[in-house]
Amino acid sequence: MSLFKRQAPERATNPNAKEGPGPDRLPPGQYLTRKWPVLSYERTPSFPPDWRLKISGEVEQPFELTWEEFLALPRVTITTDIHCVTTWSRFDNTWEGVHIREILKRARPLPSARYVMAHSWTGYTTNMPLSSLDDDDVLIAIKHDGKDLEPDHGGPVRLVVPKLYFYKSAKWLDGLEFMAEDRPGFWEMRGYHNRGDPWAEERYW
Ligand SMILES: Nc1nc2c(c(=O)[nH]1)N[C@H]1C(S)=C(S)[C@@H](COP(=O)(O)O)O[C@H]1N2
Ligand SMILES: [Mo]
Repeated sequence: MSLFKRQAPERATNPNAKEGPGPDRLPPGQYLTRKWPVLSYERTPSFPPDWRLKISGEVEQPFELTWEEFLALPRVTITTDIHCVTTWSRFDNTWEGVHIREILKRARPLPSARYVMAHSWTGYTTNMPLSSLDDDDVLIAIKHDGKDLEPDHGGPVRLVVPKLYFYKSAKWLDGLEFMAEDRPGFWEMRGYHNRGDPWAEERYW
């Protein structure tokens, strides 16, 4: 049996996560920073002129979007907190981009789709359950606090999955691959927790 088939224990999600600056808004073991650190394994890449967002795998309708097509999708603005596994958190990040459900409703994941691998054009990958991606606060972001996303922070386009440690938010996003079986991504293969819930302190495994 594959290592990834073990069932997840119950999630320890903070019920007050969205409510103001109380102490219980900060997950265990995290400290608050106002700066926004840059954490990249790769050197900051330039934006490939032939970029496509590639939606593939266990979906009824695989598709690719050019940059112009992607920019033509409806936009949302969402304010969320960031929790990095290296223990910094940053509150109140305002993201603008395309809500994940704009993508999901076009792709229509098959019943067999239970996991997703996010791909960066640098080769970085990160995996998560489809149920973590398919959430109200998940988007593919192009702006942060009103400004175009800086290249160091994944500009021009990154994934944002606020309820998980920030390594699940792939910078320089160019693909979402829907999968029947789980597979570890870049940091997950190197010891970062496969699930990465900050409220359960799932840092390493
Ligand atoms: N492509 C790519 N995405 C990535 C990473 C990376 O190294 N490469 N690092 C992850 C980690 S560990 C964190 S904490 C955040 C950091 O994002 P930031 O540099 O914008 O703060 O990006 C995540 N996404
Ligand atoms: Mo991180």
